Amino acid sequence: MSIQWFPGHMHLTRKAIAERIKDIDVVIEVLDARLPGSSANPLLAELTGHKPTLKVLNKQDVADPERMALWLDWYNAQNDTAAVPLDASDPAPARKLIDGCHRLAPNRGGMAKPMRVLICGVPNVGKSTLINTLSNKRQAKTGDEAGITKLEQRITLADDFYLWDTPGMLWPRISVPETGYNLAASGAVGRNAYDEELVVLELLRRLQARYAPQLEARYKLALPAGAVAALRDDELLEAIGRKRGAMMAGGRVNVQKAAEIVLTDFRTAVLGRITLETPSEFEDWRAAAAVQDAEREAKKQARASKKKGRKAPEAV
Ligand SMILES: Nc1nc2c(ncn2[C@@H]2O[C@H](COP(=O)(O)OP(=O)(O)OP(=O)(O)O)[C@@H](O)[C@H]2O)c(=O)[nH]1
Ligand SMILES: [Mg+2]
Repeated sequence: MSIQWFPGHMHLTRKAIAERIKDIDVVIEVLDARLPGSSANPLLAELTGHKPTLKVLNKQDVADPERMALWLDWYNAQNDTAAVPLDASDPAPARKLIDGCHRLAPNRGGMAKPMRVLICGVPNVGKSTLINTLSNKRQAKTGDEAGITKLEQRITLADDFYLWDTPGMLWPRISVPETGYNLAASGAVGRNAYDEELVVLELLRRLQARYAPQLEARYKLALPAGAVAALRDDELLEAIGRKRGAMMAGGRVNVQKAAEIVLTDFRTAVLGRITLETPSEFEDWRAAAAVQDAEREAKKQARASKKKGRKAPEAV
């Protein structure tokens, strides 16, 4: 199963960004520091790629610091890419972004040539929170779910500095399945577009690989970390449900309820500072998805030429 979510307001956002980008000096792409590869939107890269871009790894306060260092190195080693970690609600570091914009577009400033900055990223990463922190006002609506901002909005930071808040956008086909799962776990995907149980089983597998002690500390399963890591994902979910009292009649675990508990604990960082992917894992996932895509394309071509071959004699 793959996760896809590209509702109507994202089509409109895509058009709005394509139109707006002509008058933009610097793009700030907000990424989720808990999934810094999966939350980088290839469609945004296509739409904004020719403009100076600052990548912000937001929610750094709830991400794994060791893994974040790997991601910062990975991004900063790429041409023309500067990445910085951030907690969007913390004013001093957020305001440093303003200097970053001036460095990237040194010829902008003053009333005649105001700085025009577009803030974009996948849903629920903290774009509007960042704008509110930068402007020191609650001008943009924020909220703990995907799709809070529905329309582009201009915010005036100073007479010569404008920010555009944009609705969170995904891309029409998320071809890397792990990326879809991580985005869903983070809250970037609309609730009706994924199965919570499947997303949580995937999430648990990632947590078991690196964060088994955190799982034990939170759910007190009375198992050593090695045993938590070795459990089957569905057994682990059941054990968590049982421990947390998510039960149905007849003594069975309410798996849906258990999944909701884990998801909330991950999203609110009760489970601790977690990052779901490393650069090398992400590259492996991408490579595997590219192979699958190539195979799918080859099969499609083969089917098309077979069909043609069958049709040809009839045409004679
Ligand atoms: N821990 C933490 N939470 C954050 C941070 N930035 C934003 N949030 C929370 O993340 C949630 C989403 O924030 P928004 O600013 O509404 O996100 P958005 O990117 O504008 O979302 P959409 O408009 O839906 O695309 C809110 O609950 C924020 O409080 C951060 O740096 N750290
Ligand atoms: Mg928003």
